[in-house]
Amino acid sequence: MALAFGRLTGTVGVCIATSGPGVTNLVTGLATATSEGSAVLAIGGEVPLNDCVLTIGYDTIEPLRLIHEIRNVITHNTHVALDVGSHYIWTNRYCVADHARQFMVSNGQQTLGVAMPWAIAMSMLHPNDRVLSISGDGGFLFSVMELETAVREGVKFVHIIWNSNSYDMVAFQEQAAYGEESGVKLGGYDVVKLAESFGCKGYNITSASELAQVLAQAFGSDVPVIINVPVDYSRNHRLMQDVIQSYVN
Ligand SMILES: Cc1ncc(C[n+]2csc(CCOP(=O)(O)OP(=O)(O)O)c2C)c(N)n1
Ligand SMILES: [Mg+2]
Repeated sequence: MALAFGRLTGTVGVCIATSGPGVTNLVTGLATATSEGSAVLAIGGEVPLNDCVLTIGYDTIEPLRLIHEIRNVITHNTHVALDVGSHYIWTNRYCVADHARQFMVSNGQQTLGVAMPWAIAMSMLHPNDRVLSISGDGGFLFSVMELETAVREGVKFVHIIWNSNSYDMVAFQEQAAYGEESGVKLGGYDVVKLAESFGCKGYNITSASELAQVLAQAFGSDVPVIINVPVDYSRNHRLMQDVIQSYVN
């Protein structure tokens, strides 16, 4: 996009990404700009972890309630793939695994978009087991096109989107470091229509009391199921309060 802005306006296009995989995702765009002689300024940032002060809040579902419902459907033979975001800090911390390798996490590079493709692989390897993947509303869009692969290959899994209408893990760290947020809000998308357009099934959760029934139904489906859950991240300060800051910094 920065390349196109620059070329169309006769100026330098500017793009900003977070550190790690955010920056490495710029490579293709920068290689295109270089080979086509377009000036692009790419700024990569570092978001330090710090004491967290979160100011946003939603009249939605509490993370621990959601984890409680998720834990109830995780059997011994359930394989779980986590994406990256506030949802995975909550899940890693409070959703207990039954055995080693039950949960897959990208905890090195922390690459957004891994969960759903990993769920496809898990389903191919374990066609008779339950497969569950979890992402935020932002990370889901990083690999949403793989729903086409999933349906074509006939795999089954349940994917839960913790929907915050934001890149919340970046938002809460910006709040902690700078006292304000920038560039982290996301517009919504219709998860049910999106899922159906690929031949999957979609659900919009509107209250926590629906979760148990929808999850039970979802695991009975013979196509991939995407469940959209509006999440309340207003207690995210709890996530960092017991973390030894000298360790994370
Ligand atoms: C490919 C990639 N780009 C950027 C990042 C930086 N990053 C880490 S978490 C995050 C926000 C994730 O938002 P969302 O998926 O909506 O989850 P939430 O934190 O809102 O639960 C971003 C942008 C990353 N880890 N990977
Ligand atoms: Mg989000």
